Amino acid sequence: MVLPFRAPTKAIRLLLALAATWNFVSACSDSAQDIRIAAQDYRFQPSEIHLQADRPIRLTLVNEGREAHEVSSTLFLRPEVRPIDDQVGPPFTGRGLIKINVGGSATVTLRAPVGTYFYRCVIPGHRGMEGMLIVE
Ligand SMILES: [Cu+2]
Repeated sequence: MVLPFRAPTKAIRLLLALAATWNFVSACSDSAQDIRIAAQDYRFQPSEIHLQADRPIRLTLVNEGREAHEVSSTLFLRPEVRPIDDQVGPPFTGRGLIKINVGGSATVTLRAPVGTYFYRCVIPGHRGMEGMLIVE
């Protein structure tokens, strides 16, 4: 006996499309991009970082210098930015600034739309401590 071939119904095609889309979305957005920026006296290392817009970013700022640094960026003003680690006091002032004391670090998670985001140290005399995150 030969079974007749039957084309998939609309419902099955829709389910297959949803499954494929879900796999794509979860593969893109599950894993955070781990970024480490070292604050040195007086520069950031690295000073230019490329990121993907469709994945969360876990950004860790580590103070490797002998002075405290206070990092400012419009990126830190975004409402979804969350501090997840503050080893040396509360680093996240809520004004788009992250303070990192000597020997300290601060980690935040965030998502960023496509764009170029500058960051810099706002402490007087630390002019030139700057960098950019390029989200593509
Ligand atoms: Cu500084």
